[in-house]
Amino acid sequence: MGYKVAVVGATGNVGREMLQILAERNFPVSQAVALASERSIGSEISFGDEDLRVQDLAKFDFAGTDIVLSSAGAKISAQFAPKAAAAGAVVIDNTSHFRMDPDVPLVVPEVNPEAIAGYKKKGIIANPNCSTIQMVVALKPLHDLARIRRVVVSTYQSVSGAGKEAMDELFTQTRAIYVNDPIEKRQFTKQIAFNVIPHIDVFMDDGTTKEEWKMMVETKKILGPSIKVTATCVRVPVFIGHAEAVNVEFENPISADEARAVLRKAKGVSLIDHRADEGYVTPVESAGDDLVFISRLREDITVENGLNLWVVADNLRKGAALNAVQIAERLVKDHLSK
Ligand code: 11C
Repeated sequence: MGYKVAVVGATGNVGREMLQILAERNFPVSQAVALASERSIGSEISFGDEDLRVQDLAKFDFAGTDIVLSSAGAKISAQFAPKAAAAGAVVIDNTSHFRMDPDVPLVVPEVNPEAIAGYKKKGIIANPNCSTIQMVVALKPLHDLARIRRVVVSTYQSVSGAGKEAMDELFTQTRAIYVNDPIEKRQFTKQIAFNVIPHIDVFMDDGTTKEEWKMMVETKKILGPSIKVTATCVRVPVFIGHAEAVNVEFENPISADEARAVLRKAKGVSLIDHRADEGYVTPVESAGDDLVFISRLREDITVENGLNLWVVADNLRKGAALNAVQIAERLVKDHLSK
């Protein structure tokens, strides 16, 4: 017994991870389908021991499909997700398109699993942005303990968040610098090799970028509207793994020791904080891992009830594909029965 699961955007960074994680975690799949745009039709993608032939999303009939995991871009989700839901599938969508829709739950299973029940309204569940997911996993236990008032976050985001071509661009530019070839810019607006770029997604009218806006509004939707978030999102020349320097101000007193105690018990979190050489986690070590790593936890004495922390996770796994599969696992356990 199992579920017919379709992965949309199966050839992309996140789609491939979705298939791999479904297989790794023995998700009860009776049939897996790989869907993508016309140009990928016929290519093959691994799913456990099987090779799936990629099918055309535009022509696929979703009748009989139980669950759709989707990561193919916001415009594509806008078109096909309602059709798939109308055909009876539950769509777990990794794009930004439905996240702020009040009738679509925005879910991180360690944080707000109860919200999954809201899928009944539209048949769609949204997966948050990668930089939001790892931050709220770290913040939730602290919020429960001392109520967060305000968060100031700076991100250090890997190029894989921008797709496979962006990873190629970091590689090609790095090589070009060594061999003295011209630097070509395609995916990024400035040179990314040996540089950092304070610009992810488009600019908003108030001067923030959409990535920064997403961190603000998504955190409020998941943890509660009273939390204030201000973000600066920066692309760094790292292939996989996003890092975040997070400053948190609480309503109630909280010591670093109290924070450590709750984080040690928190689901999905690994506290690695030795205050010594190598006693913290960097993106390179997070790649391929499922946990959100917290290091450099310390009190911020410049505000009342303040803490600083460093939060690192694999943006393709916990920041995207793994979170979507974990939502599917909870959906199956609590709401769908076969
Ligand atoms: C990045 N966070 O690192 C983005 C990728 O809204 O799902 C994911 C964008 C999104 O570029």
